[in-house]
Formats: sequence, structure tokens, C-alpha cells
Amino acid sequence: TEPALIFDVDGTLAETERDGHLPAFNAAFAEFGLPWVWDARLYGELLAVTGGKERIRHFAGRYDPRRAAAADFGELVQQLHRAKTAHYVRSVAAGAIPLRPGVAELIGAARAAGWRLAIATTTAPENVDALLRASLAPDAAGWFEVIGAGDVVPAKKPAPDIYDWVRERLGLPAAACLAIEDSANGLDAARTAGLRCLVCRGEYSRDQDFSAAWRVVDSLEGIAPKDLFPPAP
Ligand code: XBP
Ligand code: MG
Repeated sequence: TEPALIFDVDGTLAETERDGHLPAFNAAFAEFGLPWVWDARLYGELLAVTGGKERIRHFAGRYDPRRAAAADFGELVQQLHRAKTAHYVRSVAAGAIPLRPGVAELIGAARAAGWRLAIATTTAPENVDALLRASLAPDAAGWFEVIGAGDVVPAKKPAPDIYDWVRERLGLPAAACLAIEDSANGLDAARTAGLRCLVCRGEYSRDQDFSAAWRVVDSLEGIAPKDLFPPAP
């Protein structure tokens, strides 16, 4: 059976946070007349909470507790997140975010080798689609046999649920899969799901603890599929 590469999206395929998600959050807050403005430093801290709705709730609970306690706060979070997703999709579709070096080459080589490809991400499915379409190829979403995204599992990374969900749909044992991640939350999710994990450190994750990773690199450049499933010694 052919092995599978399971890719994270944000931070792994592309550095989407600072120039994609962060301005989209701020644009949504402004659209709703909220006095919230996230800067890049605060955002680095907020990234500890995965998932955009979860991140907004966490922020409000801490910095705007009166609003967070309002009866309609749950509905506000849903509306803000819908607006944020629209802003994000628009900027990504306009070509705002390139893939990280080596990503397109590795995906191309894995496809040529007949390997199976999948995605496991906490971000919304329309965001994944927009990024793959604009930055990889118009039909690139179809290259991935399983795309696990957003709210398909309620417990987001570092919970293992999204990796379990994807691996079950691939119908593969954990040993036939390799997760590719950029963050400690993603690494924890993959490891708890029993998967080997290659970490490609990114701009927001450089200083995190990756001791549980199979390998840690700063770029996927030059990595060939055969490096990822070395024959047993
Ligand atoms: C990515 C995230 C996401 C995005 C926002 O984590 O944490 O929350 O920042 O996406 P990972 P949404 O790379 O570990 O999957 O707003 O669409 O939730
Ligand atoms: Mg990530």
C-alpha cells in the first residue's frame, strides 16, 4: 500500500498567519465596529489557541469580558468569523500568500511517486480551497484524497481528532502516514494520533518545543519523498 503525506495548512504550506489571517480578523472587527485591533505580537500569543472562533472567544474573555458575557456573544463570534473568512478568501484568491519554499516540489514529487495526499487543518475548508487554488494550481484541491478542515471535528489541535478523522478516511495504519506540521499544537495532535511527524519550523513557531518530532527542518526545500519513508534499517 502506498504511503500518505498528511499536510497541515497554516504555517506549513504557506505563512498564512501574519499577512492572511491576522489582517482578516482585524478587518472583520472593524466591519462590526469593534475597538479590537490585534498586532503581530499579540497575535503570536493568541495562536496558542487554534481555530479562529476559538481564538476570538479566548481574546474577548480575556480583554473584553463584558462583551464576552453578553447574551448575543455567541452569535457575534459566528458573524465575525464569517466576515473574517470572506476577507481571508478574498486576499488569498488575489494571490496574497505564496507557498513556502519546496512545498510545491514535494507535493509534485509525491504525486509522481503515486503517493496519497491529505490535509489536516483547523482552518475553514473555504480557506484551504482558496489557498490551494491560488498558490498551487486551479485543480489542486482534487490532488488531496481527504481534506479534513475546520469544524468537521469539534476538538481542534492539539487534540488528535482531525488526524484520526483523516487517517480513518484514508483507511491506512498510522505507520503508513507522515504528518507535516509547523507548530507544537500540530505536532501534539499528530503524535497523539500515533503519527510520525516532520516539523518545518515557521515564523511563529521557531522557539517551540519539537522534541517529539521525527525530524525538524526550517524548509521543505530539497526534501524528496524517499527521504520521508526511509527503508527499515
Ligand atoms: C491554524 C489555525 C487557524 C487559523 C485561522 O492552525 O490556528 O485557526 O489561524 O483559521 P493549524 P480559521 O495550522 O495548526 O491547523 O479562522 O479558519 O479557524
Ligand atoms: Mg500550522
